[in-house]
Amino acid sequence: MLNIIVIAAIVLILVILFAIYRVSSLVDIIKGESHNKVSSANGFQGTLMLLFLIFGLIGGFYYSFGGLDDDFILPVASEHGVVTDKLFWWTMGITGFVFVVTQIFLFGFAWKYQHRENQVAYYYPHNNKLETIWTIIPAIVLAILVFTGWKAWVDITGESPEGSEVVEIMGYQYAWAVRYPGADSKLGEYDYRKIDATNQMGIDFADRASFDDFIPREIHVPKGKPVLFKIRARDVIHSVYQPHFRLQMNAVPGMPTQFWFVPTKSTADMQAETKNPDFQYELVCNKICGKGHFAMRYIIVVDEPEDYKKWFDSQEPWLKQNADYLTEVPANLRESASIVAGIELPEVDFSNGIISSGSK
Ligand SMILES: [Cu+2]
Repeated sequence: MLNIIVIAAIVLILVILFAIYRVSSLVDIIKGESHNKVSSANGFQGTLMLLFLIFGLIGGFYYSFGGLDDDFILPVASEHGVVTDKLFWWTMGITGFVFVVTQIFLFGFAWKYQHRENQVAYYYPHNNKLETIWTIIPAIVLAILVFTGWKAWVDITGESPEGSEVVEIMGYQYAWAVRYPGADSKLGEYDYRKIDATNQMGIDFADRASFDDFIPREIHVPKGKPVLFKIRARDVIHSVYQPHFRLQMNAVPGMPTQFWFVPTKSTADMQAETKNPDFQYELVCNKICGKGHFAMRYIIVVDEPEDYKKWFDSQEPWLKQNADYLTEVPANLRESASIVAGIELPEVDFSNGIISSGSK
């Protein structure tokens, strides 16, 4: 409804402007001035240019930055987030400044040099010095912006530091599945052919590294330590988005991506900073990936390192929770798989490859 009113108001203003223009033209004709070189409409158009410049700039800036409060820029909670913010505001400042200056010239000149009686245009075809200046300065500034942005990007998406916590995140319609490597700090292989209703991530239990992998309900990461997200998708393109960490990376089927960062504020720190005891970091999907897109939300908890370790150690391997998948482990590895996963041996009969009872 509001949109219709706004559109109707704009149409009405245009109609009024046109009516004023028509009336002033008719007045000129009645006065017999219609053959004058400069009609009064010319000055009117010039004034409109000036008004558009002033109100356009004020309105545009208000529209873009009027909401600049705590909700507009979320507090930053990662090391590289500070770099990203700085890059953003430098780019915004430089391009914003150039935008304002060029608009002032564009509309200001249209007003100042409007057609007047006996005014002749100054013939000024070329100036090499000016051309050089306005080519080289933007080239240097843009090169610096692009280079610093590229450097930050290469850092974020490049090799993560030694000893990073690795978390695998898989997007699918419509949720996230998250896997940790377990005590061996190594994620097991996956294979799309292994995906079924229970083994949603397609963990391949032929790989030893998968025996202790666990799938938690929440993502936990330690404060002050590098965390590597290994990202993939099962069906369509999703996007891993966490605004406080300034984290965004597409999850693409068949093309694993990654992103590493260092969280700098625990969930408790952030609850204190935002004065919101219910604050939670959340991971959301920001690709419109289908009708259930809105449901793709996952809680991220940033723990102090010692709490993180406690949480990590308390997690149960997925294989232990789903002991029937021991049948997918090659026969010669089943015993070590059950030891690594903590499945109690007497409950499992290896002789015929059939699991007699799963340990829960
Ligand atoms: Cu999605």
